Amino acid sequence: MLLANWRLIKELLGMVDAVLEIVDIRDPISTRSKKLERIAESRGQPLIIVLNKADLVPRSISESWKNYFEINEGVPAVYISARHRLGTRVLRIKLKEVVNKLPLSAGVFGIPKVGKSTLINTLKGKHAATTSPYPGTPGYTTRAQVFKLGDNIFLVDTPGILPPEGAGVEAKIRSSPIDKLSNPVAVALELIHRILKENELAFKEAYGLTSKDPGEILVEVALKAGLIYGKDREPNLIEASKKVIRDYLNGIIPFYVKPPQP
Ligand SMILES: Nc1nc2c(ncn2[C@@H]2O[C@H](COP(=O)(O)OP(=O)(O)O)[C@@H](O)[C@H]2O)c(=O)[nH]1
Ligand SMILES: [Mg+2]
Repeated sequence: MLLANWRLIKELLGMVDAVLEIVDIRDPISTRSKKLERIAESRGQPLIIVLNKADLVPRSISESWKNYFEINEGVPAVYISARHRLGTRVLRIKLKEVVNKLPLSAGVFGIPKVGKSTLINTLKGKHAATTSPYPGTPGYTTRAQVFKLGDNIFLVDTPGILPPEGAGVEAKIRSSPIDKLSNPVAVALELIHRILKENELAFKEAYGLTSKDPGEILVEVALKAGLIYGKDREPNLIEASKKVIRDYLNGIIPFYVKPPQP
């Protein structure tokens, strides 16, 4: 299990003007941290929900999630694709809107695998990276790296670990490295079940499989990927399970959740 370090997270919050909470747009509700949001709110610190991986969902779904957060919850939100460098201009504009002073700094927070490193790397590639400390914060760089995002905007990479919330399958697959999962088959079966509920054709689209049964799907994934045990040629369900979980996290299995209807 990942150990949260809320003291470090709070310390990092104290160093920035705004919080960028990165979530996975395929399921923003399961990949947000309400605790982080509550802490930011109690400190009066502006927070933007950054809906990442927008390349994996239709544009209309990105728009409706943004509206869901902005209208239903009153939280500023933008959608981006860190992988494809889309939406970073809108993100900069939104940051200036919510902070209302320049220069400004923002911390990048989020549970594992939502795309924090990808975002930072993308931004590093676009605007020459700088690791100079943000003005007035001595020792800043010992724990947090700072990057420049356009003129007068400093982005802080936060090494603190934000734990996934809840007991759902998203929390399980993000709480430990996939190779360390104690029961990958059970987790994969739960994940497959959940994916099928939103998209019956997900495994057909990803692997050309027609079965609608989670157990059968695992067997077929194993056989198709050549994940078989030695002489008996039995499907290796443990490796197949890890593959499904990894492929899901990498966006290979098409899946997304729609925002709740108001
Ligand atoms: N399709 C897609 N995948 C992404 C995007 N951003 C990150 N990923 C993928 O999501 C996975 C986790 O990303 P990573 O940056 O390591 O997440 P972190 O744990 O929050 O730092 C990796 O496989 C990334 O390639 C994106 O915008 N679109
Ligand atoms: Mg990372």
